[in-house]
Amino acid sequence: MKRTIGLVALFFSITASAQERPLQLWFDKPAAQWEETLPLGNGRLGMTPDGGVAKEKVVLNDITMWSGSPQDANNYEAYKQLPQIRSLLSAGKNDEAQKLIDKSFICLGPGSGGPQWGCFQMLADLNITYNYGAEGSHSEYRRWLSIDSAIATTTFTLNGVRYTREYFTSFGDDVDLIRIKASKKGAISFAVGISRPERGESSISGQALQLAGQLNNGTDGKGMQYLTEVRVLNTGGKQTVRGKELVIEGADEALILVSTASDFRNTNYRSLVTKNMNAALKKSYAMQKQTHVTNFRKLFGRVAVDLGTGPAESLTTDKRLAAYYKQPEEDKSLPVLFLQFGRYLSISSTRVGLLPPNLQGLWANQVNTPWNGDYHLDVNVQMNHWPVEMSNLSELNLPLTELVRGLVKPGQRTAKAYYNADGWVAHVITNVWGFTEPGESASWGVTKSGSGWLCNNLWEHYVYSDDVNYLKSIYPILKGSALFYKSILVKDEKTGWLVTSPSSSPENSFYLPNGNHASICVGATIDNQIIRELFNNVIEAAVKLKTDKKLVDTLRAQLKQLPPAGIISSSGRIQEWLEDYKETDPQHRHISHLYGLYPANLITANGTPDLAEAAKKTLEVRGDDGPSWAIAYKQLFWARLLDGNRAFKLLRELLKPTLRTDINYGAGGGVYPNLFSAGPPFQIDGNFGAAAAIMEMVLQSHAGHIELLPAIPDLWKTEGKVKGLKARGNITVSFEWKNGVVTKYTITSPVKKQVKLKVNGEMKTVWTSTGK
Ligand code: FUC
Repeated sequence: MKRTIGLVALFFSITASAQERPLQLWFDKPAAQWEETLPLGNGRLGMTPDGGVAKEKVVLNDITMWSGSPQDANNYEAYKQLPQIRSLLSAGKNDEAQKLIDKSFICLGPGSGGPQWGCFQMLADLNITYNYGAEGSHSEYRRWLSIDSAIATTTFTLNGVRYTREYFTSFGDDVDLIRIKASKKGAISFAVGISRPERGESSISGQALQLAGQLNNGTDGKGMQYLTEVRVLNTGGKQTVRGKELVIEGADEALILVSTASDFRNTNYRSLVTKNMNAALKKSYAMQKQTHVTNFRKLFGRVAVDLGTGPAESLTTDKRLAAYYKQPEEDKSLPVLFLQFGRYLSISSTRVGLLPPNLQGLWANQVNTPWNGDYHLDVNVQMNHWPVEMSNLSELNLPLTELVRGLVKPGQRTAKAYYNADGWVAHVITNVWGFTEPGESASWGVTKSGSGWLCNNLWEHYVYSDDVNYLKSIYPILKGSALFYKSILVKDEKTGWLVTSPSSSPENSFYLPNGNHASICVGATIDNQIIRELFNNVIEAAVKLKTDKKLVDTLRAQLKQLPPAGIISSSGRIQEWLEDYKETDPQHRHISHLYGLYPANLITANGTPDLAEAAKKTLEVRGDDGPSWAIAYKQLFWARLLDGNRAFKLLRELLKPTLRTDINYGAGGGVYPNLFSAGPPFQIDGNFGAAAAIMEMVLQSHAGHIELLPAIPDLWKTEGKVKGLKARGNITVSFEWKNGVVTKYTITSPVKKQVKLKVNGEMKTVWTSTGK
């Protein structure tokens, strides 16, 4: 394999003139492992081609590919144990309370460890075997993903012929497309097959290759059904069938089309497969591509960011990552690429009317996806949505709203079963089947801030969009969540505060005076913060919607009795628990007790300086490492603490290259060559968390005013431009700066309004323009 420098230069001069900075991931060789492949997605379908020369594997995804089924795992006797659990906790016997919870206060059955829970799975592998006639080695290899057009390309020369493949998951006809071209007529020959490690039968039906199957529902084995159809259109040459493969010989050009659907909320899925395929077959490739790019850009094109350039930006993406930690000044556009890649992943992994991005967005290359590829409610799914509002992709929050709406009914049953309480609750994990019960172990499973935390995401969509109709539609959800917490709060004997009991601080544990470990406690700080925030939001909503006067009074009264937003410990940190326990793992990945700092605004740098100082100490002790999502969260915290250089340090930590895929709970996060964030394994929350954090470094609006460049690192000061970011209140913000000084800004909103704006250290009151 050889590399042609001339071609590299040509490639970059073309792309650089087409857009200010090349928004591309690129490589000079095929992917050797899945985490090097280029992810494509249209919110329902996903595709990750490896760009192999002789053999190519393209992993296919469909966001609805879920095994499992709805279940009722509530222990309806559990609430009877509450008095006992609570009195053990009051007596300081947390370890005994935890044992009792394990016995009678968790879900029935195996929970997330059982087949009924289900798993988000890969759809299939598309296996393409190319035939070049004669043996030969390829040269001038290149593959790239243009994230501003959502198209991947592989190109190389072999036996004097230039081959070019283009791939996209169409935002037009909702099919996957791979177009293969060659510089010489008749040079394209290949065979394409489709397979799945289990539960997938391939067959030939007329000119189509099909894969069909049924996933395990965990009861009678008859779960979700799906159908995938592959067709090839060839220009020139001939097409035949060999076994269960479509074979193309001597074509000038070929187009592979994949149409797929499952019966998830759609009994007519087979006709959807045919409908999408037929629509795509009728359109020219050029037309399909144009519709795809136009539709994609309607979302992607809303934001542009420029932080400058640097010589390392011409390196392949893996080499850029390798160079970045040591010399970030050589590659000022990498953070912009990472931010825009985060936006690209949002657009690619969810769509209005379908599912929110799961732990891996919608990409999985196995049947047994780590952690079932489900939804974790103690930071992960929430983080997946943190960038969408600011990055002007507000509608991509709606699939989460619908998932949460679906949790209300089952959550009411769970609230009754475990707490004999009003309202609804979801604990720490859920799936597409509406699971709300505690998880299967007391050590992490009874965290009950999941539902309250989800309400923060819903609330933020309202605050950013200013959409009162949306507020009306979510009010019953927020109210139901508040009713739950309102009815379970109990008075802590020592402090007199109203607290949750039992409780836990997500996945963390502490030492008891007797030396034992426990996770179960009374009034974990995150619960106190979430309840405080939720009650405030419900009050604000009820007042706005002129409803529930009595509830407002009750919540106001309870608010006065909640613990404060943060308690400062003897070591000067924010206390994670109501008691100043010593944590078993001081560098634990979860930093739940800083929830009040982000995503909430209970702790702010200028509004609550003492708590902000304590938050800094908390972060110092937690350290800067962890799985990627934890690093991204710390980057966000430091941005909110207005320390741009420290936030930037975290970004550098996050952008450290890795190829590790083993499950990690401690230090060792980073990113893969394809910029997917690594727990490890691949977990998309780090991508989204860091995208949100990069934006929080240049713009904030949580503290009652809009602030430009609140936490900008020295390296980004030279000059920069931001266009189209969103601030709370449906406000669009664009600005430019030089040497850390804002030189130009525009603030627009659909309706003219007055806002407080902090720019270049000065607080002003300004009118927005309507941007017409
Ligand atoms: C939470 C985290 C883990 C991992 C998992 C998917 O439980 O504590 O680190 O991210 O979700």
